Amino acid sequence: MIKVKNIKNISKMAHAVFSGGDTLRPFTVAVEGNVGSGKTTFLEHFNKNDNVAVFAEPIDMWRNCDGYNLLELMYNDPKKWSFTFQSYVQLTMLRQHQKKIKEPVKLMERSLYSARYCFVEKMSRDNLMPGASVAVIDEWFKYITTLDHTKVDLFVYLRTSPEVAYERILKRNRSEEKTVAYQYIKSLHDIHEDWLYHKTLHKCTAPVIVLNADLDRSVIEEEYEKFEPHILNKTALELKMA
Ligand code: TTP
Ligand code: MG
Repeated sequence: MIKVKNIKNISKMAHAVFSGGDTLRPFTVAVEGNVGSGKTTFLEHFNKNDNVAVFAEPIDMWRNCDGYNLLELMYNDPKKWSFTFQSYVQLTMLRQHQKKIKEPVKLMERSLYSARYCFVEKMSRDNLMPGASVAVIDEWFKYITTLDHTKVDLFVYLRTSPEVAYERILKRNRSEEKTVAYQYIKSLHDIHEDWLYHKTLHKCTAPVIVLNADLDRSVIEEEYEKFEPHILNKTALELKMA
């Protein structure tokens, strides 16, 4: 089942992107969802399309910042490294948002917004990041989200049950994620839900398409295809080609 919220506004927003204001900004879609929800698989599906520039999450940079594996440091000693890690995530995400492309649609795995609204949120709730550190991240966040090319026009929320996401994480067995517990994934799930589904947490700055990402890989491609016209923003493409 696919659920859409505010879909009527999407074509209006697409028109704004290409016909006024920040004219050269591509229609920007951020793919969000819990760890293990299938964001990378989703991106791979759209990689074949000539009108779309796909940006996978910069996880390799998080694993090697001048030789330091910040992702691993964070999981091994979250109290010590959460702030360092999230500072770097914020920088690398900003770079993804600002990368210039020639295609009219930019599809990103995550965004500045989920880094702040889901992960920093979780670390703050768990007292892994003290208030003063959250305040510094927030000051940067508030400033950089006023910069050009940091806006998102559409969120695609790959909605999973925490059980399915957790099973996938166990199965893929990423070395840094050995210590991830089910309870962590359940709490991150609740935070994603409150942000993108119930819209009770933080600001949701763009329409949200909700996909049932519990579906098996063999079936989910069909689900993606049903939503392709909205995700690829056919209205914007038509305007651009007119
Ligand atoms: P995800 O960004 O959820 O990416 P993924 O590849 O695990 O998701 P999918 O299976 O849907 O493709 O998480 C990547 C890892 O980075 C994960 O261990 C969580 C961690 N992370 C943080 O700790 N803080 C952050 O701000 C982000 C974006 C990720
Ligand atoms: Mg991924």
